[in-house]
Amino acid sequence: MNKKGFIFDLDGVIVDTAKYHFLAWKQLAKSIGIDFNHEQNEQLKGVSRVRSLEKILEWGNKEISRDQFMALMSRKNDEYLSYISKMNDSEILPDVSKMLDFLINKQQPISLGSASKNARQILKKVSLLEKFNAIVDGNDVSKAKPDPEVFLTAAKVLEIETKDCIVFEDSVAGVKAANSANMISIGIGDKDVLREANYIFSDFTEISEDFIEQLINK
Ligand code: B16
Ligand code: MG
Repeated sequence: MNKKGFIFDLDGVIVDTAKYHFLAWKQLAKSIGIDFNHEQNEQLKGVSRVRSLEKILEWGNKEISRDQFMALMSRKNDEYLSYISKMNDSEILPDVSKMLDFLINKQQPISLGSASKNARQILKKVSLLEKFNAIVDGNDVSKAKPDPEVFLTAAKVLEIETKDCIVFEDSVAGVKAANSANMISIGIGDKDVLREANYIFSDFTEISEDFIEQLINK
């Protein structure tokens, strides 16, 4: 049987932790007198914690010391983790478990490809950690999406050529990263936002088993 590498982003693809990132950043930004909107928030999706704070500070035209920067990052993460601690498997997005089980049944290698340093903890919380052959997250890479490092590393760990990898992503930065890794990008979310993806679906309920079989047999 043909083997492809299936790489899943975490936040916004497997679980809707994007809303918790938004709430935590919003609260932190407010505490230093900065506000940002949903459109700006799209630019934070898939982007590392450091880069996210740099962007928020740019929007607010604020310069701070390195110590203050580190303190704000840790405050944001504490707030974010307070939401994560209450998560359970009811927060897995529709048909994600079904898709993972389908791929496992078809003996397809599966990796996580997330920018988050909290990825393992979240997957454990929602009882999905065992479904993955590899976990590549923010602790394993030094360059944030749109750099392709996270996906290239996942392909290497799965021992699958990059052209045979398929990436599920909800962020503009992540779709760009998958495209520049020479992989097939599948956008999960808004068609207007993710227009650079090779294929776009609102969520996994829209993706048929036939479509996945075709990708496997290509
Ligand atoms: P953390 P993904 C990304 O995860 C999020 O989309 C992004 O908003 C966040 O800043 C980044 O992880 C870092 O997360 O603060 O938990 O290390 O979408 O690549 O799974
Ligand atoms: Mg994401």
